Amino acid sequence: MAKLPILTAPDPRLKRRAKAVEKVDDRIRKLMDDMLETMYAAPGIGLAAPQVGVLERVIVVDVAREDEEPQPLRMANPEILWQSEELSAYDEGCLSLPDQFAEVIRPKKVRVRYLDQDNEIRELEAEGLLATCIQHEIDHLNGTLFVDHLSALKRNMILKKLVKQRKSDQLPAYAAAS
Ligand code: K1U
Ligand code: ZN
Repeated sequence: MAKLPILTAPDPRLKRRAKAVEKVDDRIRKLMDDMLETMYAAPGIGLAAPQVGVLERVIVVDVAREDEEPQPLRMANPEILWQSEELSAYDEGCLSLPDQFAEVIRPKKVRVRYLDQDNEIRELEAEGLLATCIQHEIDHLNGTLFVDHLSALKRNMILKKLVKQRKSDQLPAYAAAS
């Protein structure tokens, strides 16, 4: 397995729509495993292939707590078949928008169809954090970031902070403070 570099906004690859996977073969299985290693190391609870520069419809998710057994999910071509009318709010983060958090309101429950690591079609009904995370990752496959669910004012504040942060990361410490 290999840890992959994670793209951060405003990288244009994060705004593109990813292509469907034809078949889950050894190449996609390795991508899924590398993405899980990258996600656990970050640390995070989900990751989508465009975040590591691969424009294919692959996501990984594990919302198990540290004191629980890992519950990794590997999904290709995930699609939401049904979503509840009931909504839930969660203070979301994103590995491509480091250190930025904001409340996003989404359907509380979803039913998802996807191809697993053995190229088998599966369906899963999810709620709570798992449902939120799956929706966040599917958004990445469509070039949508959690800030796109916020008002233009909040979105621009977060994106400006990131550009500033990135510029100061590139400066030597004595210059970044001013
Ligand atoms: O897709 C990503 O950028 C990963 C993102 C997923 C996500 C977080 C919160 C709500 C919806 C989707 C993250 O994992 S950000 C990091 C994070 O939330 C976390 C990290 C360590 C422990 C627990 C959570
Ligand atoms: Zn994200």
